Amino acid sequence: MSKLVFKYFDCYGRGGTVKLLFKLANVDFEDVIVPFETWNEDKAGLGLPLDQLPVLEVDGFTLCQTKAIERYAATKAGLIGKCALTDAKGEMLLETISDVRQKVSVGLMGAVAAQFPTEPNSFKLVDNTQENRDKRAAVMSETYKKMMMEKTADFDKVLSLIQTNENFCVGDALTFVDIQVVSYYIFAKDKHFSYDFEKATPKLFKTAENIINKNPKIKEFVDDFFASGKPCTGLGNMY
Ligand SMILES: N[C@@H](CCC(=O)N[C@@H](CS)C(=O)NCC(=O)O)C(=O)O
Repeated sequence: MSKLVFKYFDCYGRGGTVKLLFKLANVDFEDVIVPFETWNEDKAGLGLPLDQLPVLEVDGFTLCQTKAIERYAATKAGLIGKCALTDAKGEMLLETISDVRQKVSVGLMGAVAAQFPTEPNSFKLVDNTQENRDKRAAVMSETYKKMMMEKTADFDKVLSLIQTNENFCVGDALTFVDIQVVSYYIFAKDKHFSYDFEKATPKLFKTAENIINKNPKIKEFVDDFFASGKPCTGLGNMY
């Protein structure tokens, strides 16, 4: 098998979970960082099935779609596929988080649409100066904090249904959902997308801290990411 090649932007975004899973699986991969600045010129030469990132090249085949890549990496790490019921319980929490993210994302777009016009079918600003990008990012950030505090209560509700051990979301060993929760924890401290995670859902917050603090490899990954100062998204840089 040839060395895996992972391509993504220089932020946590949709690539962070995959990188953490590969670290846990001891999988060596080539980490190709695509600069935000030259994305429009570079993308045609990157061999992307849908003109989007991330992608993972596996033995000459290019996987796209984050969920597909994450599940591939989670399988390599032995964190899914052992027990159908455990996986399904984990999915309950992941889908609940995904529902809220979708609603919040629609709300965020609505909050900035009138004030910050974009190019057709794009998130790119018509006035794409750094000053205007920063202004939109600030409005989004405030709206995000407010919406997350109002809409995330279901996370603890679902966690109460599936959790039996405070060190894991489900069961008595690390699973894929725990890794997603670690990524969620990282996002909740982002410059643009931070909010009071602990106050909004104390049970999930405590679980995330337990997962991180009781697994040295995960702790190292999280500490390294925070120390890098990288953002979670391209908001303000790329967009
Ligand atoms: N459904 C895709 C969406 C991928 C996606 O939206 N990627 C963004 C970065 S997070 C991208 O490539 N944006 C650049 C562009 O669309 O020009 C997935 O989950 O992988």
